[in-house]
Amino acid sequence: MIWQTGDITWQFPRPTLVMGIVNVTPDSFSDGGKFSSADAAVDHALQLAAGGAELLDVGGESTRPGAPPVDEAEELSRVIPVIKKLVGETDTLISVDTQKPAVAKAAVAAGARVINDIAAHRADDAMWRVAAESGAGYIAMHMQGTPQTMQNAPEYDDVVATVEAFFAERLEAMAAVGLPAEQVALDPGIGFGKTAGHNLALLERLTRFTRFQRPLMVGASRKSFLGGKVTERLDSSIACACRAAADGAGIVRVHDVRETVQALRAMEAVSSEEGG
Ligand code: 7PM
Repeated sequence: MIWQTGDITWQFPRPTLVMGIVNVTPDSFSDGGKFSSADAAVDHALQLAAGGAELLDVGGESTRPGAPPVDEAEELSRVIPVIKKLVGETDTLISVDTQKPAVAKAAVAAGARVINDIAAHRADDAMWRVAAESGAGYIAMHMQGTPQTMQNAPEYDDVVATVEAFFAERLEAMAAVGLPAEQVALDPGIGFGKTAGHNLALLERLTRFTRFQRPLMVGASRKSFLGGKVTERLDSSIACACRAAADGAGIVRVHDVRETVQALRAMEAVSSEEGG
């Protein structure tokens, strides 16, 4: 299977692609606003790349449950300078975490090669046209509701079947507007309109989604379903990344890149040994 992201073609299966999280939000929930300025975000991103990140996910809108939306001008002024600086300083692939077509378009023009769209449920196809026209990779994530309301007693008859049907329907709709499946990766959206039980069910049944023959991405890093304090979720985050990778996730989205890469490479070394 291939994943086309601009001029770069990824071949899967391959060692798990680790996406490092680069928050450029002053209220980012786990970095305490430490990396709110462009230069600090760039420094942080370069450290993640040195730690083994092959994708850097630059986001300027907090998707914390209940967080207020950020307007377009503010989001542009947060992410575009960071992407421009990064493009000049690293060859590492850059993705933009945004729900806004205008932000995605400007990010791609600045050198981002992947659009990470947490609002892949929207009726509006403007975002898909940006991906189709630019050839950028596109991550379609499942979310029930909006970040403002999603953790308000989320409910499903069968969360795994719901996400599976969502992927099938979105892939068809994307193809219909001219966005080829080769550009698309699928993400069940851990924590986005899901209880802890829903998140665990999705992780348990992740292999169900391999039937789409698209790279699967999982973002479980530091999320509250892991339990305990946010500062004490490193080990559980790594466990989830490894479990997801073993079950077919080709991409994991994490805060703690160096530690996660080390764990994944150890696991992958086992499965690449010849038997006997
Ligand atoms: C609160 C809750 C704050 C969740 C921040 C988050 C994902 C994502 C995020 C994911 C994709 C975080 C998340 N999570 N994009 N953006 N998949 N595709 O932990 O799971 O950074 S924001």
